[in-house]
Amino acid sequence: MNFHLASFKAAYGTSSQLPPSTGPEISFAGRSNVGKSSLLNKLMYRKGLAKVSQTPGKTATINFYDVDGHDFVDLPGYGYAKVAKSEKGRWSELIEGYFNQDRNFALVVSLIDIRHDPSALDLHMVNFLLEADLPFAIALTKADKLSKQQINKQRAAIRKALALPRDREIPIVVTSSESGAGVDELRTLISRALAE
Ligand SMILES: Nc1nc2c(ncn2[C@@H]2O[C@H](COP(=O)(O)OP(=O)(O)OP(=O)(O)O)[C@@H](O)[C@H]2O)c(=O)[nH]1
Ligand SMILES: [Mg+2]
Repeated sequence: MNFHLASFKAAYGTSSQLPPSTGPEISFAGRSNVGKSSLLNKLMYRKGLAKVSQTPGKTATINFYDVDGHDFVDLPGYGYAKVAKSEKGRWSELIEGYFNQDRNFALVVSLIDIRHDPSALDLHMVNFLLEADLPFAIALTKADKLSKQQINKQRAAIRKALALPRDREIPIVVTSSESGAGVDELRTLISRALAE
C-alpha cells in the first residue's frame, strides 16, 4: 500500500450526510488536540493536508481522505471543555453517529496523549470499541515530549488504566508526529488491517 497516494476527499458536518463506506476504512479518534490530524499528515507524508492547530477543536467536521484507494477518516476531537454546549452536542452526534452506523471499520486508531493518564472520555472510547468488538489499535502520541524512561513508565501506566482484555491483542504503538517515531509501525498495522 502506497501512503504517498493521498488526497482530501470530503468533509461532513452531520452524521446523516455520511455516505456509506466504499470499502474498509481506517478511522482516527481521540480527544481534541491529541494529535489526530498531525499523525494523519505524517502517515500520508504530507505537511498540511489535514489541518493542524494549537487551538483545540480544529477539526469540527468528519474529514475523509483517500489513501491509495482506501478511506482514512479524521474525526473531530472529543472532550474540549471550552466549546459551546451546542457545539459539544453536534460533535458527540458526529462521533457517535459515525460509530453507530453500519460501516466497514477495518481499524480504529484510538489516540491517547502519552504524557497523561487516559481521561474518562478516553476510557469511554476504548470501552465502546471493546464492547462493539471493533478492530482497533492504541496510538500513544507526542512521545517526543518524554524521555525513554518516562515513555516506558507511561506506556505501562496507560495499559493498566485501559484494562485491556488478555484474550484480545490490542496493539499499543508509541508515536510522535514530530520525530516520526512509530509511524512506520502504524503504517504496517493499517496495511495489514486493510489486507484482511
Ligand atoms: N511535540 C509534539 N506536538 C504534537 C504532536 N502531534 C501533534 N502535536 C501538536 O499538538 C497540537 C494539536 O495537533 P492536531 O494534530 O491539530 O490535534 P487534533 O487531535 O487533530 O486536534 P482536533 O482537530 O482539535 O481534535 C498542534 O499544536 C500540534 O503541532 C507530536 O507528536 N509531538
Ligand atoms: Mg484535528
